[in-house]
Amino acid sequence: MATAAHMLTPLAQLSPAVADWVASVRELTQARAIHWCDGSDAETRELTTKLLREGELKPLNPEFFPGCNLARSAASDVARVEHLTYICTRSQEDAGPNNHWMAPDQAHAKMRDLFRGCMRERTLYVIPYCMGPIDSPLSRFGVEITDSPYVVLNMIIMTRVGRAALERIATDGNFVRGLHSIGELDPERRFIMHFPEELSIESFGSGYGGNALLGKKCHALRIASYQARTEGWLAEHMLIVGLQNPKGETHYIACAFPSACGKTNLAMLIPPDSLPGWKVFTVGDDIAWLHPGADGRLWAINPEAGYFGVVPGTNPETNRNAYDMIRRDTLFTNVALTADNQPWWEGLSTGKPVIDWQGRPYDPTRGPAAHPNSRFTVSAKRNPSYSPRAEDPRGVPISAIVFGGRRREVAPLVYEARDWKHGVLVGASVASETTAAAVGQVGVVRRDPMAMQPFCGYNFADYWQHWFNVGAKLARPPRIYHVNWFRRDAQNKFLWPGYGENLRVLAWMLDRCAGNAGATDSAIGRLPRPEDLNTTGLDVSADALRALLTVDPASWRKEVAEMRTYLEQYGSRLPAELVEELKITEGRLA
Ligand code: OXD
Ligand code: MN
Repeated sequence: MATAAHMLTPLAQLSPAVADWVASVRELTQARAIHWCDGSDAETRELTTKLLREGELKPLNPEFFPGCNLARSAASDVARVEHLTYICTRSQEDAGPNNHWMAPDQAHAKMRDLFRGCMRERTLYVIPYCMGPIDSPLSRFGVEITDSPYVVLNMIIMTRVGRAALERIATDGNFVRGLHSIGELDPERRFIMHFPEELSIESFGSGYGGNALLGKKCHALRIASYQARTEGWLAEHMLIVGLQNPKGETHYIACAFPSACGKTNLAMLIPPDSLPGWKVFTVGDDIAWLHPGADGRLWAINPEAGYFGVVPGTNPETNRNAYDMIRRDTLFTNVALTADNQPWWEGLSTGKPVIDWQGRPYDPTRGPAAHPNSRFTVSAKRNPSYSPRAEDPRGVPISAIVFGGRRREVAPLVYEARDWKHGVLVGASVASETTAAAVGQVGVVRRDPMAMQPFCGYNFADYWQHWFNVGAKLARPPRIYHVNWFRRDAQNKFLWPGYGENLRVLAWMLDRCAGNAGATDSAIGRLPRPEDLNTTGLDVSADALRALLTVDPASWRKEVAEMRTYLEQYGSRLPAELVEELKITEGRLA
């Protein structure tokens, strides 16, 4: 007797628009075979077995890391490549000074040359995916075509892959087309092109997460930010976390920090013993889609279904939840190995590396054992602090937005914007030291407005205007804050312990939202006085706390002057409201 499964329309026939596109890509790439992904566990098992057989994956010690495997990338393919990432709008002005730009015709021609015949010996995988809870009106859909089974395995963890997504694409008719090939992994033949006006992405020559898992940065941030502007919402580089206070009330906050600045750690924070009664629930660790709700509040969903997190530094003290979460069913990329085949990374206090991330005997003179941007890919459902609201199709209401950067000096531990408009300036002023998440020098301060410098799919000037427009629609806007967990003293030691202790700062914000906490005004915004923070059991000296909560007018005058120079490159497109806010801050500092 035929079962219901046998009666289902084959995936390849569900959407003629997708099928036509797949056929044209096959013709271009000359792929040997086509595989339509259904996102099932059986598919993950089959692909994993294939990659293990071919030596592309290494199994990890099954006693301590059941279901975990290691992938090693090409040594020159370990991070995002911002210098090879383009926004291809018809007008260069629309991409803005914040993006590399290429004319769409020129970019398509260049990419066609690269893709022509590139899959001759390869299988073409079709990945229909949903970004966001499958039944949410706030979710959006895409199809990635790739020749990398490693990308398929990652996409199955990071997004909702399969029939349900393709059915929605077939009925809605709308999807983002993402074409990807690892090519020859040649850095000289590598481009990540975005065509926001066409809702399409073309990526060639890299297998690294941010360049190759097209649902993530390329779709959920660059294309989605553009789409969000036309539709009246925001696509942001933000974690979303629920904080339950000892009274049992849960409030959600969304925090934008640049790559590798602790979003995953904050999203999974474990309250210190000295703050009893608090609980933390993770909704997302990297991307938030924020929509003005009918109630005048801002509502957020996490478009992703998994975490693609930085491994080094993860240990039971820094992030117990992540440490526990990645002990099973996790795909590691570019970590080192111990003698008994366990993954190893810098910051792990146990075990020692014998094989480095490139598979060579470990030699400390060659640098770290694990690559500083080595990653774990794991389902969000494995997170012990996974929020029961994470799959809520309505999303969660946001009480506070927090911007932050990695700054040795200048930026205090925390300050509060006066209102939404001032908050837009605070977000636009974010600067941070660069990290290993992108190719290039590490530790240099660069401007990274809203932590979106690498991810905004259009001109920042228009983006800030859009932030003002969204704010104007909110009768009950979230309060806006700026934090810096990374202040150092003259001896270069961190002044603030970070990790779980960050909850003290978040608790102050929530108390401010409820009208229950004090603050003192400064030229740049409102700061807690030391007595406004709960410091019970906190191991920070009074001097350090004072330094953390001080605004030095001279360094801020310099900071704001740099900000003005930076903003001026946006010329007449700069929103008048932003210029006005800048003048107010300059006036207060004068
Ligand atoms: C990431 C990044 O991988 O921001 O999330 O680079
Ligand atoms: Mn990120």
